[in-house]
Amino acid sequence: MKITGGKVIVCSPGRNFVTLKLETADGVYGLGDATLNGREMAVASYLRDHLLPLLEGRDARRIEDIWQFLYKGAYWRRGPVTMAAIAAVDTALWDIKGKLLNTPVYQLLGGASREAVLVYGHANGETIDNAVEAAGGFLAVGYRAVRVQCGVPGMEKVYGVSSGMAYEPALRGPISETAWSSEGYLSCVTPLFERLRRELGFDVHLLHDVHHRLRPIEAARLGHDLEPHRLFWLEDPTVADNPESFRLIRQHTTTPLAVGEVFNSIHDCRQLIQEQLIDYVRTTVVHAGGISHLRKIASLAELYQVRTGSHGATDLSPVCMAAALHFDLSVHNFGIQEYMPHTSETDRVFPHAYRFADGVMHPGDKPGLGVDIDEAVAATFPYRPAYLPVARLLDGTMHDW
Ligand code: KDG
Ligand code: MG
Repeated sequence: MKITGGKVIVCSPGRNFVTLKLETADGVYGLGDATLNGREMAVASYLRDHLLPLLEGRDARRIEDIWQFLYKGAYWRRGPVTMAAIAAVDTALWDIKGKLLNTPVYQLLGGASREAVLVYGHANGETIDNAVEAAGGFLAVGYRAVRVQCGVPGMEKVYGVSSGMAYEPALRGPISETAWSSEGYLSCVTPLFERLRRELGFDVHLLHDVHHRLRPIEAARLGHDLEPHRLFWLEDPTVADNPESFRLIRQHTTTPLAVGEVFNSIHDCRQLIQEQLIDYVRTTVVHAGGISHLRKIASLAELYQVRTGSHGATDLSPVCMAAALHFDLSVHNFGIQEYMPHTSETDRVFPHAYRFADGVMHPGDKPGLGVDIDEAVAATFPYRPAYLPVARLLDGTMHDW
């Protein structure tokens, strides 16, 4: 079962996606997501120029060996570009193996540990009223868990808040520089969750994402103030470059913490997990080395009662979503999966078997990942450079994501 080659398909059905299609001598192919929002072409080149030539002629069934070969063999370890490229290869190999053995990938990962996967949706609004109404809309269509964000009076734009559904902006054209005030933001979050609990009650899981924007002591205060509203999690309360920051937050609050969407290896989260400084690890298939590496992170986390809560915004393609759902269904210490539906254009490029109903998802039972790419449709959406916005404090100082 030799790998004969492959291609890297870059398309932009509303936003950019990088997809690896790995081909074998028997005609079986596998797909892997390699999208790194705002830095897409770096991963495309890593795959095309460096990994594909190394893969030709290798046995596609040796998933772990190929992972180690690409990771150890590079000499230069880790980093988002390297790990997204390795992830794409790993994901495609699991897809191939499932197709070869005529079984869905979750069966290869130990089988289902649950009937379906709990997901959370994204509600947002420019005002608290709008955000509460949007959250109610998610409950009305079956969601049991909702992440809620709202605008800040006096701030023109707040990341994660827009009137439309597909809000996570990677904007085309000149990079957008937005103004940020932590004081303004902090004055809105607790009132938002007070209102949400008053109107929606305690039967729904509520989540919130700080997008790494607070200092540790500010995050500690926010976590403390939110305690009566029993959040499912408070996400990325501060940057995680320094894991000790989380010890400070932990000393002040019992609000559960979720971290890790920007992590690319087990070493980024090892200390946070082993010292039980977080409750959910948000590493994803595409950004953390594929299904194989994510399983190792989950196994480490299981020892410390930390659960998984993988990133699933729309800049992760349906190939990643499918892989995530196979992982989520099988792994014992699964917590929740983020889910933002893709646009209809994206769904046309990537026909898939996974489905949503009543607040939960299932990857389906097709052999492999159960997701495909229609290359002809993909070709009608050529790549267009786009970047995430950046944030500056009111005095112009560049601020953390
Ligand atoms: O590319 C960045 C987005 O995926 C990220 O900002 C979304 O924070 C995010 C989330 O939790 O979905
Ligand atoms: Mg986030």
